[in-house]
Amino acid sequence: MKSETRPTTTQSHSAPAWAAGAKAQTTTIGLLGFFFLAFIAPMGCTTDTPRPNLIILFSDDAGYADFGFQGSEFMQTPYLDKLAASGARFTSGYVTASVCSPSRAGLLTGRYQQRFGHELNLPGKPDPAVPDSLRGLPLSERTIADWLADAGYATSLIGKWHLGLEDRFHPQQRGFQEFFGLRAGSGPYFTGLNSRVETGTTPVPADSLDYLTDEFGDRAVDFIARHRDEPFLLFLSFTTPHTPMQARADYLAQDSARFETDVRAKYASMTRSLDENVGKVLETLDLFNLRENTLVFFANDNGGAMPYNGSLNAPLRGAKGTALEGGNRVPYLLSWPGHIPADLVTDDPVSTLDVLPTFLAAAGVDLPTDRSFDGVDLMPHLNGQSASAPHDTLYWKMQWGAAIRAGNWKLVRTPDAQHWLFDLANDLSETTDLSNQEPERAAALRKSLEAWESTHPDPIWLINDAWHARTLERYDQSVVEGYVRN
Ligand SMILES: [Ca+2]
Repeated sequence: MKSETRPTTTQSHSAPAWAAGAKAQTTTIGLLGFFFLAFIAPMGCTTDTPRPNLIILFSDDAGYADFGFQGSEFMQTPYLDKLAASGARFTSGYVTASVCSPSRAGLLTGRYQQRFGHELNLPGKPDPAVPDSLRGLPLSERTIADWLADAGYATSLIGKWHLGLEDRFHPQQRGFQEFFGLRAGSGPYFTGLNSRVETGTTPVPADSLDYLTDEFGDRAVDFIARHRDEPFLLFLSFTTPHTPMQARADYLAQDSARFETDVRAKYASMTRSLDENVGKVLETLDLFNLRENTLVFFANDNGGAMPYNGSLNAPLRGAKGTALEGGNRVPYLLSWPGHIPADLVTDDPVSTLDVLPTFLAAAGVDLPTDRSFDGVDLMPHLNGQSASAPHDTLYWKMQWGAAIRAGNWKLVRTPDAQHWLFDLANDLSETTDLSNQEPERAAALRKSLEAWESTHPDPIWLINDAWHARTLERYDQSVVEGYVRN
């Protein structure tokens, strides 16, 4: 592998391109309206501390290694790095599934998605017994947006949904009062190519869309501006850097010389767009004096999709689709100035299951008692009120592949039914299977995993055969590292 080179350009926190009017088009309020709002914003402030705003920032298929705050010297993520420094960074932050749709089901419900049959990715295996009307987040479930809308929050999803295509699963049926984005799991970024974007249920002409990552960032700014005087929940669900690999030409012109592979250069440029649009959101909060009253969560929805999108999960083994750390451990940040200490780094295992209880508690909403939740409120663990770890045990399962983590020990069941035992405290990269040296420990973990599995219904839909084959091959690290490194 040729050496990747560090960036020679830097993005500015004080004068980002978007604020300088570099974009010709803006969203509904427009640039004039935006700057007008900036002048009147302080008038909207009151002396009472209102309920906090809540923001989920999600990237898609990004690598564990591919952010400045995760140690990358090659990716340009100054805004996310600043966000990380402003609060807590969790080095053992996990999603509930190593693919998009079930991961989002766990995030938005605060419940292991296996509880309600949403175990596998959509659309799943073709099967006439499973109609499209069943392929989505089951209507028995309520989302974080349902609970917060009931409590008086303004709620919006901007970006990717991937929890069902039919109208009955539409975000606006699931607690989000506003929706701008795509119901599907991915789509093109360039103007004129994406015909799946909707405002509510109204299709948006593909030719009217800006570069999609920028479009989502602008829509988020617009939402915050319109709802700055009331508590809001914003789920800004980027598709970046999921395939197709389509980068802005101006960024790619700079990045193509720094990386050996075309896919890695595009990945880097797409990551810049992701970061810049996170920057738009954070600077808009600053502009309206909302930053200290806003709890911001950032994570990626599953492990980097090595080798397909050029992401890098080092030092973790595995990738999207696997039950290895590279599948489920993700960059994970929580920031709330004045409530969470700055520059806090913790290795306690946490989960995206924790977002719902944390957000509801911050909003002063009691956790509903009509169902079981699997996450916990993280705030007591961050402000010194609790000395215990948030979780003793975490579980993962997608049809055959599964894993359990208890303390620093982890048992992985591969899709072809091998059981591997790892000591994450001494083997973060999962290189050495200790199941023969520690058979009793392996057996106990296997028993716990299978007991957990036995409490769940069968998946509503199964995984398609092509996905199964690709998932299986990603347990082979030589495949995972593929052409990222060549
Ligand atoms: Ca994903």
